Amino acid sequence: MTTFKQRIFSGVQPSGNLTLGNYLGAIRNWVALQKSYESIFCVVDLHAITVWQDPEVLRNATREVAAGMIASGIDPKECIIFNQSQVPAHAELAWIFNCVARIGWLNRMTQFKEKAGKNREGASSGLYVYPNLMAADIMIYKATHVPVGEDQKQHLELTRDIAQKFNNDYGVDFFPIVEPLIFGEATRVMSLRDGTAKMSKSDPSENSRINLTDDRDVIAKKIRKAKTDSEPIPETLTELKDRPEAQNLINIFAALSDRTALDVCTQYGGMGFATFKNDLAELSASVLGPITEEMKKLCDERSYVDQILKEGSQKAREMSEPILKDIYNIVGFLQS
Ligand code: AQP
Repeated sequence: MTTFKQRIFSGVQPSGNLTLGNYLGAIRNWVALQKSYESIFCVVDLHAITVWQDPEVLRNATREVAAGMIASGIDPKECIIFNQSQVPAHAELAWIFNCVARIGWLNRMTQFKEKAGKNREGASSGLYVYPNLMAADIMIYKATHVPVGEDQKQHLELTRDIAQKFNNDYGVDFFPIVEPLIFGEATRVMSLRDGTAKMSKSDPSENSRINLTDDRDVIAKKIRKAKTDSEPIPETLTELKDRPEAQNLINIFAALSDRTALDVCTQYGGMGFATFKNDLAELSASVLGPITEEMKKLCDERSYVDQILKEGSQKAREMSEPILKDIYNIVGFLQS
């Protein structure tokens, strides 16, 4: 009997260096899932330009993000890895979804509010309709599951609404209703400088994040400087509740060591942060070091990464084109 593998899709923007947040919230989970699902992983360059990117920097970041995925353990023989702009069906379906999604739905998206900040009028319209493109990224492959960090939960709910409305509007049962896969001890890694803000590639403060390109010394320095409070590490999770910086570091420790946050609290409870930070720096360097090294090697072998992206794009085009054709047919576009 042939077993049917369900399909996952997920992506990362090449809008800067990959961070520990991208790794723990997303990429590491992709590695864990890649054998159980038919897997499609995308460097979402169309999303990246919703905020202006220097073209040469964008090209390099696209290769670097792909290298980071492979160095983290994504197997290009098992999975499709490509960059989004090379598969036109994403943008084509996004247009249809622009016509399905309601403005009221987009107005509720917190990521737009956070990224546009006070200057909403000056934000690109691409940033506003970003979630529609994200829905298209997933639906153009009829993916059933999407492994992401906690911050993308709202966008996935919107993806479900769009799929449902499309199915209802056209009286079809065409798009699956996707399930988010959000798991691990660090589903939302916070800034090292502010435990209430997400660790982000584009945060102006370098010390707010650990990059997958950081070496052992840089990691140790950033962790040493990480904001904490003056209380000792607690022994229970309840006592961590209103201590966002402490909670963040404990969660990172737990995720990197494949333990629970409670386990980490039990080990370090009652101690100050100095020893804990030294151990966390050591742990981070030992987990990330081999990835960084492999990533550097891959970035030096540009043609290898380019070839993987080229082959991945080809496969993604072959998969998406017939689905787009069906969608055009449902919508009523005359196809010659
Ligand atoms: N801090 C985080 N904690 C857990 N997961 C995270 N992800 C991102 N940051 C964290 C997850 O990584 C995947 C790729 O994210 P993205 O690069 O497409 O976009 P983003 O969420 O907007 O990430 P950044 O780093 O904050 O990028 P910029 O600064 O360019 O906006 C997603 O699955 C995301 O959940």
